[in-house]
Amino acid sequence: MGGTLDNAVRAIAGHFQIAGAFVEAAPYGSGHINDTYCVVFRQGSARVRYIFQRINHHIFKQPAALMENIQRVTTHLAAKIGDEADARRRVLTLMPTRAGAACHCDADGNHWRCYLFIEQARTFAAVESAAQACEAAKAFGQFQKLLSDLPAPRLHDTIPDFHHTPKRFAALEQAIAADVANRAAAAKPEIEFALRHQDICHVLLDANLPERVTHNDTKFNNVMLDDVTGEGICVIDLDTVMPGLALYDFGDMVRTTTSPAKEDERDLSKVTMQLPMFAALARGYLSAANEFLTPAERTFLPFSGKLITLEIGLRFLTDHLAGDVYFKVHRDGHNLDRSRTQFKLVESIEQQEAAMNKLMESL
Ligand code: ADP
Ligand code: GN1
Ligand code: MG
Repeated sequence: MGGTLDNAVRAIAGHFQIAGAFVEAAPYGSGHINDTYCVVFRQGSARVRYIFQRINHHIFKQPAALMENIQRVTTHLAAKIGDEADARRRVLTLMPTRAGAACHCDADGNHWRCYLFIEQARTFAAVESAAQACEAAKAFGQFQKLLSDLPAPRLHDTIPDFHHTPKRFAALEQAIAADVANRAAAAKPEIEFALRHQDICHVLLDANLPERVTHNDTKFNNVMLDDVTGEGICVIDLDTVMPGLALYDFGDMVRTTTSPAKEDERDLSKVTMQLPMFAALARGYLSAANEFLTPAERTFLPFSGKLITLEIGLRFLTDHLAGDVYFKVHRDGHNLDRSRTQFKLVESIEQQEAAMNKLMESL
């Protein structure tokens, strides 16, 4: 098994401009979409690690356009970061293929890319402290700030209507009606919860907010924290960087850092929005974003956490009803469990929304 994988990834790795000899490859990380491998090369006496990723082209239908976005974004960020200490750890660095391209397309039509491995840093499935929440938010805020002057043209939409919450709601309604996996009856409480929340889905899209270059997948495990300092050293997972609303980025930070529970926690008593975490998160984000956010954007910061948590819950529930065709699942009912944690967190935010708004006034 390991041998087969090694040989497959070794063949791919041979297409990239990497010095030294291939040693081994292993599946890496816990993303829901792409296939990620850690690949070791021997360079002199050193073992040097790289990240290889096979892009999920069922989800990202135009991998070349996606890679063009990533190239433009990482080049812009690298130029801004300049020769700051640790510059090569502060932004993803694409390794070019031998043909000089940003990715390699194999005989089966799969697109592969390779990044330098960010060493002495790691990602976390769940937040462990307010300091971590603050650092992650600072890093994502800084990311938005550094990209605010990305030269034209507009980035490609790698997934159209990615954060169009009303369309996500409509997709759920269709999945309920079709009920292809015959799961709707057993998911009645979750479906009812979702349907009760239709009225908030359109709020951000109707608020006339500015379009910005945003990350669109700012979950806590998409930022690497430095092992020694705890600093949010590198924002990763750039597939969805495209034009969007800053608030969906902030909202996804609220979703993934204010509750101590993992995204698929089954013990719902552990799922709760912790106000001190929200305060740390807002402080960290505003330390970078305060200078460009409009007053309207500021007003919606607490609401954005509720909205995107609902949106991701709708998506997990939709995928459960559709028979688990989008997100990777690792057990029966996994997407249903994930939707339950999202809806529990929505409830917890609802109960504390007034306090969250009050807190924002004091920042
Ligand atoms: P997915 O889109 O599937 O979530 P990610 O790009 O987030 O894929 O990568 C999955 C995991 O691989 C990350 O959570 C992180 O732990 C690790 N990872 C990704 N890129 C790097 C990198 N350049 N250096 C070190 N680890 C990385
Ligand atoms: C997916 O790629 P990953 O695992 O970081 C998804 C996000 C969801 C997230 C939920 C392209 O992110 O939108 O918020 O799962 N990415 C895509 O964990 O759909
Ligand atoms: Mg990821």
